[in-house]
Amino acid sequence: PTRAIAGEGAEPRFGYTLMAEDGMARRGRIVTAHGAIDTPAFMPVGTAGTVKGLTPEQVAATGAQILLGNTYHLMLRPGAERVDRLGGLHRFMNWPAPILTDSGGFQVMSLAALRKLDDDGVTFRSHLDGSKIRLTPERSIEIQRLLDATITMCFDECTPYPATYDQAASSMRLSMRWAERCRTAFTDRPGYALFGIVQGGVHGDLRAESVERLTEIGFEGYAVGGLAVGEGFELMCSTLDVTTPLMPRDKPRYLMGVGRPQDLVAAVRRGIDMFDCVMPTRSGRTGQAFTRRGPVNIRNARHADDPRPLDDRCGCPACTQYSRAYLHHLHKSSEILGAVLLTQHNLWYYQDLMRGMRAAIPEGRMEAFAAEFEAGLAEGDI
Ligand code: PRF
Ligand code: ZN
Repeated sequence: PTRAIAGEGAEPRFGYTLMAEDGMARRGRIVTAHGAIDTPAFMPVGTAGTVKGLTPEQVAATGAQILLGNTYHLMLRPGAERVDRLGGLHRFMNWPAPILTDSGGFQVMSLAALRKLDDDGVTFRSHLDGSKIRLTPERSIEIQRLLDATITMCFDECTPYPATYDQAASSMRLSMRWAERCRTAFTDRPGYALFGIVQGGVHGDLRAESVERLTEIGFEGYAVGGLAVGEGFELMCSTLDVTTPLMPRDKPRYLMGVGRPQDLVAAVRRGIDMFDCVMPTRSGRTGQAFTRRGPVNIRNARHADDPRPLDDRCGCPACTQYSRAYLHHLHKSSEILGAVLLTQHNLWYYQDLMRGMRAAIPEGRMEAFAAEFEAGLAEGDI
């Protein structure tokens, strides 16, 4: 055959299918050029082209279907043009599945020196070599295209917390002007997507204005930014309560940079479909393990003689093949394998949590799932 027949060989179009709802919670599937993503989904963070400590095969074994990459880090090192010459980020890091890239503004504000923000973009000095760099909506979109991101994020300003109402309003409106420029700069390709980012701090009317503006522009998905920045659990939940009901029902919703296991459960109950957070990977490297009975610090002396697994119901390599005593020893000795095993366990735990919610939603068990989850946390470690 000289050309592909319908549905065969043709690049799949990007799309979201809403499969089931239970209250505000949603079970869905995203289809992309690089494969499908079952939602609610958790995206491990692969900031610098690697999920620290794990091979892509090990990351996939935890159940992850999509990774997060960072414009900011990769533009500084090894450089977006170089990644492009080497065939894009999927090929460069040997992760053929979907990749979502954050747009850089958030990382500039948290990592770079001498940041200067104006209406056109942001100038800063690299945290690596002090060189002067400029990032605009157009350049951020170009970098994400060079990286070959499956899902590109709009270049935005994450409004700091606390902020006055007027600060939150003008920051959100700047992000909306940038969102329009991102939509114009983005090259549509089959199976690829551009997501808008809702800002507005903890103010319901600003969040509503932001959703309205973004839906006028039109995106393949919508993120909630500007949360988990110090406002606390209750304000994050109440802000989601007034935001997600306004967001399009037929598009994926992504809560950026969240969070702890209890934050994921609370946000899924409020209509969120996607998450990313460094917590499972970063805490794994420092000895904190997440279990269904809450967090465990494996460095604690009480584990030194404990032959039992970290979590007897977990199927990960750390739990099925090693004792708490051995994991404790590895972390006390600063052995690399300790970081690897706890990272694997934590990602496994996060993916198990998402799998549990994906199973519960179509069966109308989301509230029961949340209650059982809370009960496990309340029990405490064995
Ligand atoms: N904007 C972007 N990335 C982000 C955030 C945001 O508001 C957050 C907020 N929690 C995390 N990462 N672009
Ligand atoms: Zn485990």
